[in-house]
This record gives sequence, C-alpha cells and structure tokens, in this order.
Amino acid sequence: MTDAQNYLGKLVTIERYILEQQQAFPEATGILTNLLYDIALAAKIIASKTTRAGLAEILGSAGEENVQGEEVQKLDVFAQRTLYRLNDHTGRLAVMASEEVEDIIPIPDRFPTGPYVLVFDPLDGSSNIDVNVSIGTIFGIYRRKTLQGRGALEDVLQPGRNLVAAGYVLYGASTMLVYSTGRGVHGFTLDPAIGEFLLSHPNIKLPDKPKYYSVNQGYQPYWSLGVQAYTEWLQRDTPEKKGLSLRYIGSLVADFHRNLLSGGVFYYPADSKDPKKPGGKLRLVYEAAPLAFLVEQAGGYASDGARPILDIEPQKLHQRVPMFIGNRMLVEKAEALIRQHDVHA
Ligand code: AHM
Ligand code: MG
Repeated sequence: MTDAQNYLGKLVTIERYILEQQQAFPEATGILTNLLYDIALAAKIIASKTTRAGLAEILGSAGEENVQGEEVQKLDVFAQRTLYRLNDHTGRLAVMASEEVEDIIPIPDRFPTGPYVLVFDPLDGSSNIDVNVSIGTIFGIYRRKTLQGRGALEDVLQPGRNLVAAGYVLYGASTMLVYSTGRGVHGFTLDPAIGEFLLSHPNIKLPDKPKYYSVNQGYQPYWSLGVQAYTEWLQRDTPEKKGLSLRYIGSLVADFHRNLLSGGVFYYPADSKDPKKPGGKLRLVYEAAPLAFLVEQAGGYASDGARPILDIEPQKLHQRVPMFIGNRMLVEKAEALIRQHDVHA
C-alpha cells in the first residue's frame, strides 16, 4: 500500500505524522521532531496574524498601537520575531539565520545550544502583503558543523545537499505546511476551527505532464539569449510537452506550490536590469536551497542554469542565485539552452 492510500480518509495531525516518521529511525533523539513541531506552531501564529493583516491599522487607536496596547508590527517583522522566540531557548539549535537579519543569529548565552541549524525567510513575497495576495515562510534545517559552543557562520554556509529537512508555509486561501525530511514531500492544511495541521497531501510528486511556467516576464528585454530562447521553447508545443501557460504570482512559495501540484517550472534568472544584482534575486540560503531540496524529493530538479542548486557552497549569508526549479525535464532544457546560447556569448 502506498503512503497516500494508507492515509486516505484518515485524520492525521502533523504531530502524529512527524512522530510516525521518526519511529522509522530508532536512533532518532526526537530533537528534529520537536523542532518541526515548533515550526508548525510558528506557522499557526503567523497564519492567525496574516488573516487579520489589513485590520491592524483600523484596530490601532493612535496608529502605533493596537487595542491591546501592543505596537502594530509589520507582518514580516512579526514573523521574524515569532520564529526567533519559539526557537531561541529550546536547546535544539546551535544558531539561526534569517533573510531579515544581516548576520547570523546566535542563541543567547543564557540558553543551551543543540545540534541543529535553522535558516528561514520568515515572510516571503513582501510586495504581496499589502494587497492581500498569498505569501509564505520558507525554512531549512542543517546539522551543525562546528563541534561545540555557540554556532558559527560555517554552520550556516552549507550546501543544500546537507539539509536534513526543509519546508514552507503558504498563507493562501487556506494555510498549508509542506515539508520533507528526505523521505518524500508531505503537505498539511490548517483547519482553523481546531487549530491543527491535518495531512492533506501525502507524498507529493510532480505530475509528469507540466502545465505552467512562472517567471516575471516584465524583465524579458533584460534576459540573456539563452533565457529568451528557453521561454519561447516553453510556450510552444514540442515533442516533449504541450506549450505551457504562464502563471506568476510574485510570491515564490505560492508560485512554487502551484507548480509542485500542477507541474511546471518557476525561474528567476539573472538579468541586466539591475547591475547591482548580477546573480538574480533569490537568496541561496533561505529560498533557493530549501525549495531545491523539496523539489528533488518530489522528483524534480533545481538549477542555477548550469549546476544543481543543492551543490552550491554558499560564500556569503545573503548570496543571490539565479534559479530554475520544477519538472526535471524542463529545468534540464534551461541548462541546455543556456549552454548553447550564453556560455560562449
Ligand atoms: P522578498 O524576499 O523581498 O519578498 O523577495 C522575494 C520575492 C519572491 O517571493 C518572488 O519570487 C520574487 O521576489 C518576485 O520578484 P519580482 O517582483 O521581481 O518578480
Ligand atoms: Mg524572500
């Protein structure tokens, strides 16, 4: 019986599912399991705030404070603080790093450290927050490399291949948490009535027949010849596939999630529009590597146009990287056309 059949029609909470997965590893300490619970809890807290996002200013009496006397926080700041506060004192982490924070985030001296490293983008798709369009949280978990003490930069600067778990939370029409610990990709939908994430998408695999390509086509004039040729190839019927439809939300998590379920490719290539950002827009550590881990677990592939995202050793915390991610056949075609048109251009 497949995993999916096994769980069909059953009410399975994320807690129970993670615990059952852990039981396959008798040597597991439970630390990773608890870390995943903490992230699920953070997701619920952030989700409850996102559904009230537009109300903050109305409820706030003087603009700066809401009715409870709390400062009205921007959602991304709130998400950052929530993830930090739930994880700084648990003894499970050596260090954290966030897209919102310039340096690594140490565990305060008064708390114990643990064996794992948490990297996250607390609220991705910031341009969509104010217009009530889906946004997301992305996270990755590594084992620490340093042997003792507070974690260091080298614990964070690991290639995606070393990830032990990764996932995202999508705050959309419903809230979903999708994660992998290297044994398939599993999706849970939050039932707000009972406050539980319930298993809704066990063992997600990319469909064989892709439907969508997702890219900010507004930058087309600034793309390389290879990326232009690739886009044109995606649009046409070819022996490998039917021509794909364009869908672009501008929230990485939402665009990735849709393509994961429907098949397709998302790309954010380098472009010549902003000379300050020659390497694309997305961040290797917080965005590209965790999603690359997930896509491989779902049978797909992620590349920077030349090599697997998962093989890239980050040199800097906030390093940007071009990214092509989705069905393997589609991403390999991007590599081929870039090789053909750009490499010796
Ligand atoms: P952010 O981290 O500032 O939110 O930026 C990342 C977002 C991604 O969610 C999305 O894929 C991309 O930026 C969209 O960028 P653009 O508006 O250039 O298409
Ligand atoms: Mg981001």
